[in-house]
Amino acid sequence: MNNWRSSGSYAGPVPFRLVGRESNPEGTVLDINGVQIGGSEVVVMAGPCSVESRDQLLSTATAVKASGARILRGGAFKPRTSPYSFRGLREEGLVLLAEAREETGLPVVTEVMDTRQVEPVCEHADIVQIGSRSMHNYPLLEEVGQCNKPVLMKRGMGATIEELLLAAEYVLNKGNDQVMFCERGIRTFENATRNTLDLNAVPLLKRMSHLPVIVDPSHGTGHWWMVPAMCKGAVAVGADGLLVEVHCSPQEALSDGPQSLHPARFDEMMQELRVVARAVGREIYEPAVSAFGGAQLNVS
Ligand SMILES: [Mn+2]
Repeated sequence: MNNWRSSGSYAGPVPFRLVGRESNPEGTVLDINGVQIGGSEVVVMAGPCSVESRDQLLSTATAVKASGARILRGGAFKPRTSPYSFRGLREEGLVLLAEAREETGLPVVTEVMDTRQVEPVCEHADIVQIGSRSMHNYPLLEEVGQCNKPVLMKRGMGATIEELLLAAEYVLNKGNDQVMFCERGIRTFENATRNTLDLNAVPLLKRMSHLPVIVDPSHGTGHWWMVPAMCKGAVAVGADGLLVEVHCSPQEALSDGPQSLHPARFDEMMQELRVVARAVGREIYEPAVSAFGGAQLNVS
């Protein structure tokens, strides 16, 4: 498998010594406080793009949990294209995420952008996210390679599969073997969508590596109304998990509102996804009591 393609910079196969499928042919299953990623369950991670306030985070966390999400997402440190956009609550956001975990029992995933943030992020989060813009930040990759938290490695928006695999290799090479990949769309000539969600990456990564693969259709499409369809596609092609942006009032979101699902639509999507998951021999967690309060669906 390692010789599927040779690197342009030197002759011979690119070594994926630690992330290559050969080093763990059965596949790696990560355990996040009892939630297994890489097994038969398709794990749904959901929550707001940015942590904006205690109320915003807790109301979203409660809603996504009631619909079957297993992990809460939320950005505290936000990489933004413009320095004048909302850049996150930073340390305060981390504290709110930890509070939301206490309140709901959901493990939390949040992004680390800087080596100086690795310690506080590891202290508060259950999964440390390397964002798309940071996938090539090798000192940061080595720093998270030395922490003992699972890592969600997002594919760079212009990164090849080989570069993504090698970014994970950096983390494993430093001793942290709890890594999962995340396909979040790549930049192409197409501009009707925010990115082009490369679902090819799922079977390709599953074949080449033993690490779990997550798909993020929110950033992959940029449109909330495309998210359910692409989530279904992701489950059908073998994703081990989904990362979905949800906001209680998307129109007022400080970041990524246009791609955020209202909780009622998220709940509807989860029900549809369970059917797809069953069809491909997987399952999606369903809370014992359908706790979702039946909110109105006439939202946009
Ligand atoms: Mn976002």
